[in-house]
Amino acid sequence: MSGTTFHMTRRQSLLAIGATAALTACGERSGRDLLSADSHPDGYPTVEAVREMGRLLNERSGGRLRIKMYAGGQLGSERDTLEITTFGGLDLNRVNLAPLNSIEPLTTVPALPFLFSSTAHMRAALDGPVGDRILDSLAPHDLIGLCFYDSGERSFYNTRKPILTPDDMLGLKIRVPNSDLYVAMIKALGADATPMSLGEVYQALVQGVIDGAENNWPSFESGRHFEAAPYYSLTRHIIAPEVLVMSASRWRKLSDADKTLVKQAARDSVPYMRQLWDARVEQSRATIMASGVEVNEVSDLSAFQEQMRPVWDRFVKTDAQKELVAAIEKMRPAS
Ligand code: GTR
Repeated sequence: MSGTTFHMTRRQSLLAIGATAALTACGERSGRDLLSADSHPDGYPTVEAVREMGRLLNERSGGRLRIKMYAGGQLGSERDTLEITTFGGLDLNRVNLAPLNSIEPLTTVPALPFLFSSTAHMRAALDGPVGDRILDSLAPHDLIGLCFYDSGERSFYNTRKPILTPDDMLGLKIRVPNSDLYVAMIKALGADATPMSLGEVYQALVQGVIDGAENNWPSFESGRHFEAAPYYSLTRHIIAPEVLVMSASRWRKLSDADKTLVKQAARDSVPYMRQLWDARVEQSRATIMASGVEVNEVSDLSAFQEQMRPVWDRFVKTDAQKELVAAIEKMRPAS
């Protein structure tokens, strides 16, 4: 997918036409604003963090660089908006690492089950050279990795029963993001994996197309999934981050000084996002608890860990991936 030899597939052309139509309808495509997409709605920490980045950019560039946000998945699923961003139809896109897993193998590392022992461990690892290496690995795919944001701990929720041991997962239909790694993790627990986009999950739960899914407190709450799935079992199996990417074609058009401004504003939005995130986790937890959802701790997480461990061998293949895993494990705080 290099910039000069790139040709759009039919699917990509359709996506581009759709995005351009949506943006033209909003009267935006002609402006110089950086257009940004997010699958989460207004008020969600990722959306507000990118807005904060826009505020900083506007201030620091004297109004030359601004961000126009399209929140709530209005420009499509993360897989689609990511594709649109790679060919320059969108300038910025905040996504989870999951849809990047099939594009760049290094992005699978932070999504390995039970790799990070806490959010603090993840923040420490991704704030340094490990994080930079993963962000830089996106450049050959026409994406510029700007920064990571928190995404908390992912746990299972479902419509049927509390999950206490891996056996409770047997035969359940569990939605996952579009990532082979996630599919393999669910299969390793003896459940059926159904990849679908986040926007489809609520209906699928209500209609019984799936029995459950897995996500952090804010996503479980924000998409109202907790109203359809009354069991939330704290397996905390993944602590993978969100990432903010920029289209390489738009990046190349920026002056060196503006590139620095963009990168710095993204980085400066991270502490703000973390504050919002920590507050939102508590708020979402309170909403979910008050709604009567049965939330359970899982006393033996090592059983889940053991059963999901073969996934590491299947997805950690290259020396570069192995080096990253080793560097992250070395930073694990003593328990
Ligand atoms: C959320 C994440 C989204 C999306 C979603 C999902 O936690 O913020 O970007 O990846 O999970 O499960 O699809």
